[in-house]
Amino acid sequence: MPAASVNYSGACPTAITYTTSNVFTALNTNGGILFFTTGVYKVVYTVTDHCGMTGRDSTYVTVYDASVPNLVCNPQQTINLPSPGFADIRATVFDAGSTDNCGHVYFKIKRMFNPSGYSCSNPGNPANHFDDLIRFCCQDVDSSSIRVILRVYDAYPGDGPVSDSLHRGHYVDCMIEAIVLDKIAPDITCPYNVTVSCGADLDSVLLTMGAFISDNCALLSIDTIIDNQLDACGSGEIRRTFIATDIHRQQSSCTQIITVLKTKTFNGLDPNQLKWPEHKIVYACRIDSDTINAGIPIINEDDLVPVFRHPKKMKNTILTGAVFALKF
Ligand SMILES: [Ca+2]
Ligand SMILES: [Ca+2]
Repeated sequence: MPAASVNYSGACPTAITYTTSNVFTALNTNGGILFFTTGVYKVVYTVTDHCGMTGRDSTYVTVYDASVPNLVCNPQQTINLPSPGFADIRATVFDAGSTDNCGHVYFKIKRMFNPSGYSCSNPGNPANHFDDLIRFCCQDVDSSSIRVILRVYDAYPGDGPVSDSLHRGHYVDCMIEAIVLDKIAPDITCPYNVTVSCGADLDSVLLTMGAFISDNCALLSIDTIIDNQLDACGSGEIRRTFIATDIHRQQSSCTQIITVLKTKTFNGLDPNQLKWPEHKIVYACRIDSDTINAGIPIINEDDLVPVFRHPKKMKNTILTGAVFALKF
């Protein structure tokens, strides 16, 4: 600031102190270098003489920022959609280090064009004005041309949507290509593993127990693969694998294991499970053994897995004379 001119009168013709000040700076000189930001500021000059008499006057200084911000932005910005299926991205995310000669910079952003065929507007900004944030949706994924405009101000534009003409002369624009991706595979939870007894209604088990599947965007398909590892007795495991695919080809899967138990193990030494026919002695000579009914083993299959029978050819053992025993 320039020095103030001072007219002295009275018995004290010279000053002993000067001050020059604004709201930011106070100098003990007549004029000098003061700090200003943009705006209108009062500068006060004070002079005091040897007699302690003080004179004061002031002037107003208007500081105007005539230089738009130095804008730095990336040509592309990738956005990964989170689990809600949309993303509200703040305008500052698209900045790459913009500055201004007068200090602060402020950011707003909007789509260059409204989406065609679907809506993806910021809450409270359906008209696609410059705003503090911009919304991207599942429909934006894989789109080849989503262009947004980042506007950088050197004057505070306030919160929320603003008109395109706000602070004209105090902003500069940058066009950025937004690449929106869905990298979240479907969320899938298999039905819990179960153990059932042999003979249970497996169709009912498979039908009533389903997987819980969701996706941040939308599902394309749900496939089920059933790997039947039951043995010949009907026991073992059934491994049921669910495979979910979303509309952007992300996949996830899980496997449910259904264990089928043998109800009871066959024990051939248990007379309750296996009863051999009584020994039979035939007193005859040259009798045809095929005509002898010696009985058959009786197997109690209640609560048992199926028991496989392996009949052996009848074996004749001649004991003495006309006496022989029949064995299986
Ligand atoms: Ca500026
Ligand atoms: Ca997804």
